[in-house]
Formats: sequence, C-alpha cells, structure tokens
Amino acid sequence: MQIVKAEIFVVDLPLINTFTTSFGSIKKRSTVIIKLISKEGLIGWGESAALSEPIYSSESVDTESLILKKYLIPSILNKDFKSVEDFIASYQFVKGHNFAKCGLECAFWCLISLKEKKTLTNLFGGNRTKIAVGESMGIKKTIEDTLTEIQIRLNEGYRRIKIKIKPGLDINLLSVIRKKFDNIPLMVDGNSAYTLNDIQIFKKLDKYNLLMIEQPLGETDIVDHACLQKEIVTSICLDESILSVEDARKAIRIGACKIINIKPGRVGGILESIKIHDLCQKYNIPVWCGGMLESGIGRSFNIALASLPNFIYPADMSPSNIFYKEDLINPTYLLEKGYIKVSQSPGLGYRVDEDKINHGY
Ligand code: OSB
Ligand code: MG
Repeated sequence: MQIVKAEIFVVDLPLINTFTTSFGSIKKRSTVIIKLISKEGLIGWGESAALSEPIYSSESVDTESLILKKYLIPSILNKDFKSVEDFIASYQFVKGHNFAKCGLECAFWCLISLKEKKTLTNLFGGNRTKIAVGESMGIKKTIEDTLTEIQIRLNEGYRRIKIKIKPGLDINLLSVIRKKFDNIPLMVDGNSAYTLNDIQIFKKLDKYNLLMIEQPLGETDIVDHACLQKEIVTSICLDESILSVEDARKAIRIGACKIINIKPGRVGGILESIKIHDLCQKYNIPVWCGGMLESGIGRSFNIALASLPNFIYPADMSPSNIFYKEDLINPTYLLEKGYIKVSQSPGLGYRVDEDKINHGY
C-alpha cells in the first residue's frame, strides 16, 4: 500500500450544549480530519480526536495539526507498506502525540479495508454485529436537570448512565440519583479530580451499587489507584492513566483497576487498542470503548473496535446528534433500542459528507 497524497482539515463541530467535566467546560469543539489517497486512487479517512484545548490530555487540535504536518505525514508518503505494523514503524521515532498518530493509523486501516474488501470489524477481529451504548452525561446546572436527562436517555434505550463527578458534587448527587433510579446501570467518572486524601468519599460511594468509578485520581497516579482499589469494593476503571499496553500491564499487575476504558486516540491507535484488549482478556479484566466527542468519522473506528469480544460494558458512543447539529457522515449512525449496528461495508462503513469537511458548517 502506497500513499501518494495526504490532506488534513480542521473542521468546526458546533455543539448543541456545553459539555462540562471536572477538568472544565467544552464550549467549542473542532476536530482534525485526515484524508489519505493511495496509489490506486482509494481514499482513506481518519480523525485525530484530541479536544480543541489541552485540558483532557496534553494534545490539542493545534498540536495534532503541527505534528501531522511536520513529522507524521512526511514519514508515510510515497513508501510501500506491507502492513499496519510497517506503517506505524515509519513514525515511531515521534514520542507521544497519540491522538495525532491514531487519526493517521485509522485512515490507513480505512485504505486496507477498501483494498482487501474486508470490513473494519473483520480486520480488527470483531465478532459482534451490534454494540451496546451508554450515555456519558456532562455536569448539569442543577441536580434536577441531571435527573431529567437520565430519564430521557433511559426512555431512548441507553444501556447505562455515566455521570461526571468532581469534589463537592459527588455523594449528594449520587444519593439523589439513586433515590429516583434505584436499579439502573450507573457509573461515575472523576476525570482525575481527586487524590488519596479523598478516600472517605470513595468509601461512601461504595454504597451506591455503581458499575465502576472511572479515573478518580491523577493520570500519573497508577500506584495511588492501587492503594484506593484495596480500600473500596467498587471496581476502579482507568481512562487517562492508560496510554499504552505497557501502562495496562503495569496497572493490572499492581491491582490499580479492575476495568479499563480503551480510547484508540489516547493509546495511539487501533493496533495498540487491540493489544490492550487482548492483554485484558488474558487477565480477566473487562474493557469498554470510551469516546472523545468524535464526529462520526472517528466513531466508526470505535464502533468496529467495540465489536471485539472483551468489550464487555456499554460504550460511550452516543450518536452525534446528541452533541452536534450535524455530523460529518451522512447518514449518521443511530441508536436502536440502546444498540448501534456494526457497519458491514468496507472502508469507513459510512458515507463522508465532503462538503462539510471542505467548507465547515
Ligand atoms: O472522560 O470519558 C471521558 C469526553 C471528552 C473527554 C473525556 C471524556 C469524555 C466523555 C465523552 O466522557 C464520551 C463521548 O464521547 O460520548
Ligand atoms: Mg473518562
């Protein structure tokens, strides 16, 4: 496979509502779309899905654009690649910048999929034809607003609800939610806002029958997560702390978590995601697919990835129409009774709306 041309587009995705977490409010979101053209004229799409600002990870839309233009794209043009491993090896000299790398790798998978006429799910080793979806809900102005949205999402069929928490907005919020919804599959995400000094808060959260507590402590605090996990019954799930299969191996080894959230961008690509999936399967650690408020382009790879067998819990894969006025794929994918069908067409599996990518919307 030879790539003769690469283009990148920074596309604005106007949000319907602000998405608030413990690390801040996401009011504006643009995203980096990558288009690769192969020697035989095939087109591969990918998305580098870091947020506009470096508030979730150290990357942003600007750093992705820079690293792609200056280092990653020049190292893949006009070479003959026999495999995805080969492709990745050509830019492994670049440290970090996982989100930037992932978008490029995805565009390459898209090309392979078209060339070999095999679906992404097939290439990745997936076996599900539909994936279960959960809602990841931003922090609302009032608890009443939170309760209202939970009810709406349950009516729409979502298979679990994830609530963002932060110091001062945790125990009381959970006790009110559990009073009204005593039995729903519920989890919380701290997005790194707590420290081991908050251990009493997590002991109290044990009462609320949560599926898991996602990333309560700092992103570099794998050791502290192991200390916390020993003190509480609820499973800890790591998100921000896991940037590679090596991180996953070490976290599992010291008991820092019982579940892992895999986001392909955070770990640098699909191949690394599959390695984490396989390692976790070997150690009986369930995984699930996280999200970065991607457009439908980035989500199509996540959907195919989540069709692998050890993706046990519902994915953060709300359809784009929850967040955005319009999607970059048309038609966009939808929720059917809480599930999304895994596309059975080669390539991205969805039609890209090139007009929106070229001109914004
Ligand atoms: O922590 O999972 C997170 C969005 C941006 C950054 C971090 C996170 C999230 C979400 C949204 O929770 C999940 C989605 O894309 O649906
Ligand atoms: Mg998270």
